[in-house]
Amino acid sequence: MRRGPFRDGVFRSALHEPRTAVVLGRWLGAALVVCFLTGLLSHLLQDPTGRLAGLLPARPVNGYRVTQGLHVVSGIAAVPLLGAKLWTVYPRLFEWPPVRSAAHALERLGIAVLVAALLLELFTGLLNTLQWYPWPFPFRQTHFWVGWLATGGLLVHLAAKAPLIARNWRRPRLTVPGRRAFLTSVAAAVGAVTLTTAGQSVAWLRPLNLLAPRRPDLGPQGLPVNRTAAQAGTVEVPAGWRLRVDGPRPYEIGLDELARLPQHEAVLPIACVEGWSASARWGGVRVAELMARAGAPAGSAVRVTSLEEEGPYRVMEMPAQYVDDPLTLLALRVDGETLDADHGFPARVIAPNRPGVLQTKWVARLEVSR
Ligand SMILES: Nc1nc2c(c(=O)[nH]1)N[C@H]1C(S)=C(S)[C@@H](COP(=O)(O)O)O[C@H]1N2
Ligand SMILES: [Mo]
Repeated sequence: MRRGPFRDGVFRSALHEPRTAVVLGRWLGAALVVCFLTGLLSHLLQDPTGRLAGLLPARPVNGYRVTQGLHVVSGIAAVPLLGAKLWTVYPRLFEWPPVRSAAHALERLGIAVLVAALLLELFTGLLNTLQWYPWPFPFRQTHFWVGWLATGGLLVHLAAKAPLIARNWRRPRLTVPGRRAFLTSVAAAVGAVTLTTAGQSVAWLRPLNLLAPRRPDLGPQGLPVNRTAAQAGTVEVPAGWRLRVDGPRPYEIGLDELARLPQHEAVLPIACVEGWSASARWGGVRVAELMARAGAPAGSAVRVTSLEEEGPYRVMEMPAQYVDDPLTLLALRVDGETLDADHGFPARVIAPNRPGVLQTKWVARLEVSR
């Protein structure tokens, strides 16, 4: 019966032991907690019609940039940590007898769910940073629910292992040879993958940005583009484009007239959910002012529609706290230049503390929605 890896003594490394697993578990746990909380926030922000969306503040302006940067950084750091942790404990996969009791069977099942959920979560997240979606299911919902599955699995796992964790929490007097070197290499691997990818959102790490899929300073007008005008089919902006603003007193307004309204500037980032972010100086008209001209009362939410004919970001809901914020603009310029077609010419929305997906380009219409 007991063949191959099921035999006694096949795993000879001294590092397949609980203290190493506990140390790695702490690091991995910290990365996962940061990743889960920042992910939860991102999910809430991307559902502006949800019940909690109205409670999220429009400040600090760089809030989402920081939390989503942390989400991607902690997720990437979790990859080598999970690898090292699984290597440390994988001999347990072949433990004998495979099942000792009902409780033991349940615990092993829980670990199977936990490991599968974590692998799927990190895999889908990593491919998302590459803007690659080679699966038929919707990314955001799947990533969200698998995140909960992993969290549940982790809590069960921590409860089941609590006595073992407690016994190995403190550094033992006698150390296992090689443990320090192993943990140091894992820490070095985490540092390397983090430092070579964080430059996609952290400006001073840009020179080290070797592995990230994005350089946040490359693209028209020094900003990256996720969906170009050609991809969105909005290259041909209708001649005589006029913005439609719907409210109690609806009106239409052309580019010349928009340029004659009071102009404002705001330094705000595009913080893409995929992990890159970049700041720019935007210029244009306050959304609050455009809505007030249509007779919208303060505190109104606004629906923004793009010229794009289809696409998941064609229609965007903007809760009142962003509409009323003086930094929220219908931008006509970036860094003093007319918007490039890829950045949303003739007009795009830019608001503080929101995910990039909600910074709608090629705006056709604003309307009071609530
Ligand atoms: N209409 C429309 N607006 C859009 C998108 C889109 O696909 N269609 N993409 C969004 C995403 S995912 C991001 S990150 C930002 C990118 O803005 P940029 O191309 O100006 O850098 O625009 C957002 N606005
Ligand atoms: Mo994005």
